[in-house]
Amino acid sequence: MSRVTPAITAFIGLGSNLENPRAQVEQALAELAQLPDTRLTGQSPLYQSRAVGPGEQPDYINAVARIITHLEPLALLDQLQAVEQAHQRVRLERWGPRTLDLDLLLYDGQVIDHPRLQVPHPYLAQRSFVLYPLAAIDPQLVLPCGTRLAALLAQTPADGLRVIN
Ligand code: ROI
Repeated sequence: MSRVTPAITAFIGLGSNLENPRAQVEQALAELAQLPDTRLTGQSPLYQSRAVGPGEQPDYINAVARIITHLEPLALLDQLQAVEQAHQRVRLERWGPRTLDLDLLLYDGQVIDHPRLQVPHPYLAQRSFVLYPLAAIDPQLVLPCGTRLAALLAQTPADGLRVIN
């Protein structure tokens, strides 16, 4: 008998700041809803955010999606990377502008440390453009380390983040 991964709740961060970022993120949300063995069960509003990182680059559009999936973490990562590729992802440099970034933020309550994948996402706790959209979906969320999302939010200024829809 084949073993089936039980239904897992996961959160995906979406970001774009090139080539009509709003359309990139909206399209990517629709594509997440089409992933195999996966249901899209929540999405935050879209946010406009100032770019984090060195140098001048355009503002980002960010959002977070919640899914229920039967995919294992690396299989889910493969699917996310395929969606990025389908958006002809341009990523000129580390920390630089990109057409579409999909980050696996949280996978159930699991901590994953793999050469291809770290969960929770290593910068999750510091980024307003992740924390605020996460809270819009699940304000009660508790991270695998036991930290409450609300506690992180309380110490993270919105820093120009604003809802655009
Ligand atoms: N800055 C913002 N505001 N939003 C992002 O999604 C984002 N993604 C990145 C870096 C370059 C760190 N900056 C970002 O990868």
